[in-house]
Amino acid sequence: MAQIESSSSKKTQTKLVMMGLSQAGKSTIYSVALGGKKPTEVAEYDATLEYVRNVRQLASENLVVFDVGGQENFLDKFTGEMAEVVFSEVDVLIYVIDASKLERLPRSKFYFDKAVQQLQKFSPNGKIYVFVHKIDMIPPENLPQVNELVDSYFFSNVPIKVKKFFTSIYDDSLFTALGEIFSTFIKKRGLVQQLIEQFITHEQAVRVAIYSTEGIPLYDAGRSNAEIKKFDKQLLLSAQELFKKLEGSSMFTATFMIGSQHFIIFLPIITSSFLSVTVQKNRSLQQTLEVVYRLRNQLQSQLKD
Ligand SMILES: Nc1nc2c(ncn2[C@@H]2O[C@H](COP(=O)(O)OP(=O)(O)O)[C@@H](O)[C@H]2O)c(=O)[nH]1
Ligand SMILES: [Mg+2]
Repeated sequence: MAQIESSSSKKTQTKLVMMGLSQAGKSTIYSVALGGKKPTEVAEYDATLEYVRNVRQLASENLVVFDVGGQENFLDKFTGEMAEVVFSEVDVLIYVIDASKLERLPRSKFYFDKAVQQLQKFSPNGKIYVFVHKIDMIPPENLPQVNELVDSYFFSNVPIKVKKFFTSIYDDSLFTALGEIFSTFIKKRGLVQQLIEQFITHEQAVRVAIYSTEGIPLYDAGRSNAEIKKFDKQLLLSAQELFKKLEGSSMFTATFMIGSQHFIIFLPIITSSFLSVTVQKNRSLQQTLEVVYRLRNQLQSQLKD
């Protein structure tokens, strides 16, 4: 049984509520994007009972995620007599729609409207996002149709601004969406962003990014084209595996070429995140390693509390 959250007066954490009908993909989204599971490891999960409260550190934030059970009797309860518990002090509500089961859209919309209403009542500053999820199951040519249907049906009569993302656990879309959402409330964003931008200017780096260990992009500065980002992400995936075995402070580096230009990516770990630094290959490796380590240490003290 879930416990009732005690409402302390001082806010030291960020509260995220995930809601949506049963089987929409909420628990999977949590495990893949925040719980460090691979999509293949979460194939079969029990339907969430009542709700699950997960706490984790993300950059310097304490993130509390409520994964609310999607069965209708729970949804009735959460948008009804238990609404205050669920919807108080909410920073972000992510409402998940299953794009492969659009016949459930009316049901989903019914609870979405209730959730919006309760959020406005108990957390008027809370932000709402809708994930049109499992888009890997939609043939690309049908996407415009799905989009239109969701817009006309789901977003009609919504009294506040809601941002929509198309997501899937099988590609980068989920991480990109969460990165955009989290970057709006990460507190130390200003300082960290400043540090990485200064680094770009002083060291002529191409790009500096910080990812959560699961791969959510939290900070980003510099020039980054799609190719660099893609390479960065691939490297991150291998690094995640490697760091599990190596633990600690090893540095992962790789070189790659785009056209005739050489690039090096450095990937050290900082607290619970990865730092990725991309430079052009015009300085010695040793020189670059030193400045990357220095940046890592500076960020380390910023990103722990
Ligand atoms: N094809 C596809 N299936 C997904 C995706 N995300 C979750 N699922 C599957 O959807 C089913 C329900 O997921 P679950 O997280 O238990 O839903 P919940 O009831 O909303 O918590 C599971 O079989 C997942 O493997 C996705 O992006 N694409
Ligand atoms: Mg669940």
